[in-house]
Amino acid sequence: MGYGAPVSAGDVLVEAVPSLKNAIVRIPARNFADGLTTVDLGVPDYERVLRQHARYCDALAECGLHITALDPDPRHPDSTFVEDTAILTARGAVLTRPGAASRAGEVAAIGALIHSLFPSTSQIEEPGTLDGGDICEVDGHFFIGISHRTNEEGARQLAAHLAAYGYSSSTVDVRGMTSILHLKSGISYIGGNTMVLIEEFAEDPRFRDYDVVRVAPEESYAANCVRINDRVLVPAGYPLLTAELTSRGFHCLPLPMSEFQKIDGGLSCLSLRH
Ligand code: CIR
Repeated sequence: MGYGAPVSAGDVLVEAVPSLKNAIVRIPARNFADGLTTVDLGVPDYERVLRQHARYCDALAECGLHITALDPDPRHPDSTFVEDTAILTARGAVLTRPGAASRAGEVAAIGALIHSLFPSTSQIEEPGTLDGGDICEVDGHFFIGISHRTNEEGARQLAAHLAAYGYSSSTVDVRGMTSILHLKSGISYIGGNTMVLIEEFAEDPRFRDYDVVRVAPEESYAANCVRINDRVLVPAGYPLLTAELTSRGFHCLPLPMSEFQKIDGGLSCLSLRH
């Protein structure tokens, strides 16, 4: 969703229009550790998963959001990563068709809620696949990652749905980038024309019109951060990025994410915001 134009108030950056009011999350299921992963960081500790998730929900509330918390869904160990199931915009929603077979049923499990909130919801159809983690909205323009989860047909369908809502879009092919699962594992838009980018994207001409915050390679996990109203959620333990954002006037809220990182999850994927 878009943010209002930044207004400078002394050394504090203030957004004119806090536009997010609600968030949807799903409590992690007891078999969360069975989720898909490409990293070798150990097995998540379920009690710590629940604590980190609760802290995340508290942070959303601190940002002023009303939270709808869905019950754990042990049929889908990855289902706490609700962001992958839908694209929510100010003008309508699109239900996705996740690229991993084990996650296919997650959309049906959340679909009724999305339909009740967004009556004009559309849907990515076979043979398209699309994960919400590949979609990065920047003030009404949507960058759509083509990844090992989101295919060209899924991107084409989403672009058509977005165009019907009056939004523009363009694709970014990340299939050759082994370091990221989704586009948003490597880029985040945090308002104020500011784009947080991993090294591989830092010189990319597609992002040259933005104020670029370049994430150091050793902090690349932190490139997935989330602007919510007047705060930026950042993963705890990444001091370089936190200091850089703070020096630019952003109000950072560091959150422990170690257990989600073990299952390839970042901050954005733990909620759907609208
Ligand atoms: C998966 O591989 O699908 C999950 N274990 C992690 C999904 C993370 N989602 C996201 O970054 N949007």
